[in-house]
Amino acid sequence: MTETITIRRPDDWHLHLRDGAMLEAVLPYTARQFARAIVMPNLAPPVTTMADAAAYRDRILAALPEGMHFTPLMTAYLTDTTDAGDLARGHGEGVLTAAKLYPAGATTNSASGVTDIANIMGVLERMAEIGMVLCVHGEVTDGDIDIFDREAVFIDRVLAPVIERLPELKVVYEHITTRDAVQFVEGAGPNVAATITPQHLHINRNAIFAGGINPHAYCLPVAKREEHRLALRAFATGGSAKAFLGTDSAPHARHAKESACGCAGIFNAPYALESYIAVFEEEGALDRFEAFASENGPRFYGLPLNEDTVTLARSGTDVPERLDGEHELTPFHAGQRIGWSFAG
Ligand code: OTD
Ligand code: ZN
Ligand code: ZN
Repeated sequence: MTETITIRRPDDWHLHLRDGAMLEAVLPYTARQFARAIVMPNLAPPVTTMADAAAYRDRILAALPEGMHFTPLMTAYLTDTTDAGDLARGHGEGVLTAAKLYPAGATTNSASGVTDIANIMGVLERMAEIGMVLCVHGEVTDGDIDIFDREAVFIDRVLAPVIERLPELKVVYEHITTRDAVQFVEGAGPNVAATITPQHLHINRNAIFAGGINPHAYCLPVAKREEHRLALRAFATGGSAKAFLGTDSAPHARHAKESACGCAGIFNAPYALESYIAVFEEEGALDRFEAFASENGPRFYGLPLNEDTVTLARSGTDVPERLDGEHELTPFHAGQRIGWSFAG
């Protein structure tokens, strides 16, 4: 049996790095495993312009510990009043890699998001022209749609019509959680792909309620039924070039998670590769892990593949209940053992 696996260094195509002290606390975990990451813009206030993104990128690089290498790939948060010219300039100058669609109210700090897709149609047309990637939080926000159905309804009401109207637009359907999304992405053109998180490969919605309410299993989009988890696992490990790694690591201080109105988000950055590779092993697909983690993403984004490597060993990791530091962060898999370890 293989005892170690060495692959090209992966990238994280969907990540929340936060700002200030939290940024300093969490960035080293990502930089240790990944060469680059698509950095989400849902700060308070959000990163909406090229200038905001350039300033945020500088803060990330300033927070990177001496001797670590990491390239943040910046995104702009779309609003009803986004200036297409500013986005295009940001893309042309290499500041902005992508723009992010948050339906207003869909997730953490999305209140300034887009209230109606019609409001950004001009921006999307410009993005399609210049080949700029649209990252999508794909859930409707209507209170009358059941929370477990919001992704499937978004496909019918928003995503399918947008892609029909702009067939050239490059779209990453972020953190997909349903079989419906898998089928949609598989059936769409080569310009439509998806990221998949470790938690949606490991847990179904029972985990949120097992033995009591478990705030550390709560994120958005919320985990779905087992049949959906199995569809995600088949898609992630099945060799499709349209599926790639995006952790959606979203840290919140422990007190903000363990609260009467706990924040959504799972902090999976510290053991992200160990978590993903365990899934590939369980699915008998270790030979497909490198494409998912390190090749499909850069190819979709039109970026070079990383040249250096990382090694994972079958020695196992005991994940601590909590990571020390002022924010007391609880990692995904807290208190569990994962069969792999990150050897650098
Ligand atoms: N989901 N939490 C957050 C973002 C994501 O929708 C997401 O991308 C967050 O805290 O920023 C979460 O549950
Ligand atoms: Zn999201
Ligand atoms: Zn996210």
